[in-house]
Amino acid sequence: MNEILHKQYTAEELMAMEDRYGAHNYHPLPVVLSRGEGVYVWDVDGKRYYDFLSAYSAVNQGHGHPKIVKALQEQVQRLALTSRAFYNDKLGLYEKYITEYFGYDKVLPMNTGAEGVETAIKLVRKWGYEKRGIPPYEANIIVAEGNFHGRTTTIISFSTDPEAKDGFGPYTPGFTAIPYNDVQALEKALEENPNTVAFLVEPIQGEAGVNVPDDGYLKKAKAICEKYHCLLVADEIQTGIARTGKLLASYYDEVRPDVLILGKALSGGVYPISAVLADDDIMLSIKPGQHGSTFGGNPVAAAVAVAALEVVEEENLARNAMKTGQLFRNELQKQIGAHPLVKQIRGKGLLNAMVINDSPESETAWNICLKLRDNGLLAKPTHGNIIRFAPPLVINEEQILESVSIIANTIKQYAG
Ligand code: IF1
Repeated sequence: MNEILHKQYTAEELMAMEDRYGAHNYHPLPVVLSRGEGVYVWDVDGKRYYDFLSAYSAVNQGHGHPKIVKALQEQVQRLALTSRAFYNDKLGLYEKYITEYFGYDKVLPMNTGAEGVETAIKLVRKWGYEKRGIPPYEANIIVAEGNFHGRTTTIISFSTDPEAKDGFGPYTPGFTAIPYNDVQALEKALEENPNTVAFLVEPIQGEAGVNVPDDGYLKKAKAICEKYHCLLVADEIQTGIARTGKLLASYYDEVRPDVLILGKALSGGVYPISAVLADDDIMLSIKPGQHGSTFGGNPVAAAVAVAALEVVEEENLARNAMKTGQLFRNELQKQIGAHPLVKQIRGKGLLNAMVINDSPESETAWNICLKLRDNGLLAKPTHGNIIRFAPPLVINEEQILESVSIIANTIKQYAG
């Protein structure tokens, strides 16, 4: 086995192997990476790139952050997994740390983002039956059109993206989709269904192409939810942990979600860690035996998450994302904002997107990403001819300016 993994293969051979032996559930950009450090990744031929995807915002702290790697290594050697059948000497410390960090009574630890969302769904349903006296199995959850919350059967049941949803039914009932960034639609939906227990929403929609709502959207939504005794559940799996220039994107609207879902960068990208945070009144609706996970809250996850959150604070990553994000959008706007290929540059902090001026069905964004790759910067197109730009939050101003010039030159030289 060791021999197989350490033999030198070409990029072509490695891509062919994934294609031959792996399920075809992805369409990766043709580049084969083998090393990462900070804002950079290197391919198997030693070529260096700026990483402007950051594993979909999981690597906010940068690749191979020494403090996070050290926490992982030390803990994995000492004790990796106990299951929750027993206590371990790291979980309680992590739970105290993260609840104080975000200001909630309790945390429920899981692994992937989708599991965090599933946990939040079960939690608000249980709360609805126990605390609000919703008739058995009538609980409803409002979601937004264009949402992305993960890939489980229940989560895709309320997706409005045919690619994510079609062909995977039967679907889980109990969800109502309303237009995003529309508080009137929220109020109407709440009026129409008194059994609504929660509004599940992304403060900025990622998959929808960095869809930034109007200022005050979340604040108004929270106020409406309160009026109807409905919980606001914020999916900050992608927007959270400093990505948008504040610790949470919800803070732009001075909103404290009733239920907060975190994932991705909670581990600095080295381990799958997700978490659901809420106060006792809500969280204690779930009792022993009613929910859990073999790996959730394991000692390695606990040690890694504490280190990852410490790095965000110690290195002022929110402030850096705010500052460098502003610089990125301003410079890009100045250099190519008026270019015929560029329809719009938008985003918050270091969660940004460039809308390409071509039909959503065209291959233009994909082809531009291939050229960006050739020029030393990796980004991935999303639906509707949009290119997402989300580097690790440890990026500095000089690196931002170099990245902007790569993007601007690529656009200027692009000839289809
Ligand atoms: C893929 C997008 C990003 C998420 C939010 C929950 C999850 C995600 C807000 C689930 C995951 C991913 C997963 C990734 C593509 C991706 C994505 F383009 F689809 F929208 F990041 F921008 N909530 N987002 O963004 O978390 O279970 O994956 O840990 O390949 O599906 P997960």
